[in-house]
Amino acid sequence: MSIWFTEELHPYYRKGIRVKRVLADEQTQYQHLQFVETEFFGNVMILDGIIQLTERDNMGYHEMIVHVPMLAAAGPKRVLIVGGGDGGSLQQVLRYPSVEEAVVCELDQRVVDLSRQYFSAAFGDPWTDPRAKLLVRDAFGYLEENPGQFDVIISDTTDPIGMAERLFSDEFYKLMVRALTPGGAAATQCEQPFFDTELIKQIYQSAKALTKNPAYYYANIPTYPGGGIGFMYVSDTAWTNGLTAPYPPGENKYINPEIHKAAFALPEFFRKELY
Ligand code: SPD
Repeated sequence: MSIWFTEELHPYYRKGIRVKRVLADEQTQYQHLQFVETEFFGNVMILDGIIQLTERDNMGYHEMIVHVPMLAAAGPKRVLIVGGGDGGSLQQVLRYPSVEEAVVCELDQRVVDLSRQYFSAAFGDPWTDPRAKLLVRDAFGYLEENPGQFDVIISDTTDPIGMAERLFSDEFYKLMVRALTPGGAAATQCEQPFFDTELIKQIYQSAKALTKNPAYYYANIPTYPGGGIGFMYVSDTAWTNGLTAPYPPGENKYINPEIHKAAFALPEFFRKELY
């Protein structure tokens, strides 16, 4: 028997993965949370019907959203992860010996609890690191209370639907940039050039009004719509600063110096739209 999970984030596009068995299926206070074991992608987390990460291809997402700003910011000490309750970004942040504190502001405790159970093979248990601090709360208020506090901020969010829509607003970008230390860098989950062109353009305009060197970059992740996802780099410090910085201890599975540089090269139709 074969069970297919089909995702329809956009009404004009579907993709499917073959599921071996359902590991967890619950309605939390905030969302429909599912974990499934799949034939090819290992364990997968699905929120409100949308694939968030898989054991097999999450490295493109987590390594790129984390290392691009971390390397550019040079020796970051305090890091904030907005969302990121699955622990994948946290695991990458904690590879840096310079990091003294990594705060994760995640709304849904169940995402953390079940990810610890089903992604332990992929991420170990980064929450036991004494530098990791979990805050189960909305990030907006926390950003408001913490101006100038973080060398790096990573906005590791779901898609802009429901409560998460605010995390793609001009208001959020203002608060995020305000929470950075001088020269600090942020990277945000910033969707798909084909499907979300207008949203990305709006966000780029916000980032450009707030910082000197914003830029959009992209990673290949087969289980996301269109086979990949982009990120907005937001900083006064140029992303190219990170190109010569040493990688932290531990193994990279996706990023290398060539990928790091090439990720900022955009297809012509999109480069024209954006820049
Ligand atoms: N369309 C799916 C976008 C998912 C982005 N969030 C991923 C969370 C991984 N930590």
